[in-house]
Amino acid sequence: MNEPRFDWRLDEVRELFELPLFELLYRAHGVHRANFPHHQVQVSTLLSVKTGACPEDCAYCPQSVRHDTKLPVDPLLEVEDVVARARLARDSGATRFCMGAAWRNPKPKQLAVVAEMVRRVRELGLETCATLGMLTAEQAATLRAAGLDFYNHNLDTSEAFYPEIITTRTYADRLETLQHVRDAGLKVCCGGILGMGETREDRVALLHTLATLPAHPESVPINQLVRVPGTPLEGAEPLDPFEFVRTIGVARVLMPGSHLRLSAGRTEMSAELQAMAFFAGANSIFYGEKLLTTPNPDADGDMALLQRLGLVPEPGRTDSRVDATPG
Ligand code: SAM
Ligand code: DTB
Ligand code: SF4
Repeated sequence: MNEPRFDWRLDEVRELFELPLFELLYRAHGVHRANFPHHQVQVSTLLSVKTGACPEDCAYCPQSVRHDTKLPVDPLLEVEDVVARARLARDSGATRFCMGAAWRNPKPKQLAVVAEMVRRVRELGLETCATLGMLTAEQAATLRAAGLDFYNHNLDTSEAFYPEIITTRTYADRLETLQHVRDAGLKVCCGGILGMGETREDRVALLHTLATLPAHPESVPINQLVRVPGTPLEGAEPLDPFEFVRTIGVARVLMPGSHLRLSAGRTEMSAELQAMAFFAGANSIFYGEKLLTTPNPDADGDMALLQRLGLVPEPGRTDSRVDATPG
């Protein structure tokens, strides 16, 4: 295994994107095999614990209060309801449970409730992940103390394209939250969205920023834009599927030890495209019929797809007591 590099230059990233596709796939798959049991795919389930009416203006997001997407608003769920959903996810084969909230940042009382959700979900033997918006250093430490394993906070796109997509918080704000998360000892889940009308150079810059952070994020979600009616990006031009695969391949070469998640957008991808993405180095998926507010492929179909490809779910935590309560 080669040592991961944190000093990638922009022109090196650009050159990787410019390789003939099969040359890139050959390299990326080699890096993948050298760093992972290459037939394993990590399986995470998402739950929106607070839905809609978000004050931020992210142009892609159905949950922004600024876009008329007819999305029903749901206040913060009860802890017991979240635990019940987590148990179902575990029993259907997920090993990580990710709780998302449509907040700019959590208020103290809200954070206390989410910390309790984390404690309870962890007791089920699941890995825990949360995505709640911006965090202070203290809030990150509180979540860590509650047993949170991962925090998801995406850069979404390049610094140059970012102001076209979000105006209510800056790229620097995002980098600061990522710093707090890492300093608290949480694992970082950070990636972006493709297909928002960005150029290849924006994709180059996004991956370059991710690969030159002080440490590579342990988990890198690569989302394909879900074009939700009522959002400013509803009519975005679809991305060339080979450019999507190429982006995964470049990410695999740049960040050899990171899990790359084939995240939102799989309902619009063929089995063949997903297979190609796994070959290029993707080794994690969101599993279960819903992402946060939009559909995801059904769970049985996904397990069947993994089986057809000879892939197996990655084992989850082995360190903890597991609540064996039936159903
Ligand atoms: N509100 C929190 C925040 O933005 O940090 C957490 C939840 S937010 C929905 C998490 C991520 O979901 C966003 O950063 C974005 O990358 C992704 N996302 C949201 N809407 C999407 C869409 N329509 N298509 C693809 N990804 C999307
Ligand atoms: C991430 O990168 N993708 C997930 C997760 N992190 C929280 C969210 C995808 C959301 C897709 C749109 C929706 O379902 O609302
Ligand atoms: Fe709010 Fe997050 Fe959606 Fe942006 S991505 S509008 S912050 S829920």
